[in-house]
Amino acid sequence: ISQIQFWKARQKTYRFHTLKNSNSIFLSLGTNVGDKNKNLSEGLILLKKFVKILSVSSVYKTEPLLYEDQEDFLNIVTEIDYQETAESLLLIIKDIEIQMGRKQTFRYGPRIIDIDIIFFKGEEINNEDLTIPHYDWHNRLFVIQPLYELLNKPLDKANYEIHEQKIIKVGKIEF
Ligand code: PH2
Ligand code: MG
Ligand code: MG
Repeated sequence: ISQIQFWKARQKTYRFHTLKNSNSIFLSLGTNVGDKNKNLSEGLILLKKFVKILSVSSVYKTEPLLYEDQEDFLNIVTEIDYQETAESLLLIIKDIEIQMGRKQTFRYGPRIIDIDIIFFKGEEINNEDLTIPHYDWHNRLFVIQPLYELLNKPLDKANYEIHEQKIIKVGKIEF
């Protein structure tokens, strides 16, 4: 990770944050069904066939956000290297999610694995399939906290409008 700067601008009523001057790609992985540790490992193993994993955050146990009547999640953030487009990365991710048995349920519902592109080389993409940066990353502690761990930066929560959420570091993961 080189020089990172947060750029903020008002978009409608919420703040839109992105990483500028950064060539980094960050993914968020989440799971709250079945053997969650195994799901994260499997997600990384499958990703590794297509991308280079540069670093992986600690594993965080997190309260469910947005739809609360479900099991706690395990979340991580990983920085990867990938030379093709964000669109082709999305296809790989969707394939992995299906391969791991993810079922379409409902928005924000339980899932074996969810892999979201948070940042992609400072690009801003907004189409039917893809919104980059992730539209809501800056409100979600389960993304921000592991991200800041990888950025090696102190997290000043006052910079964000973060949903109330319990989150605890529970371990490390092999990759
Ligand atoms: N993902 C969601 C909705 N809520 N809550 C937690 N704690 N972790 C998640 O990964 C998560 C969530 C939709 O993508
Ligand atoms: Mg998601
Ligand atoms: Mg997703």
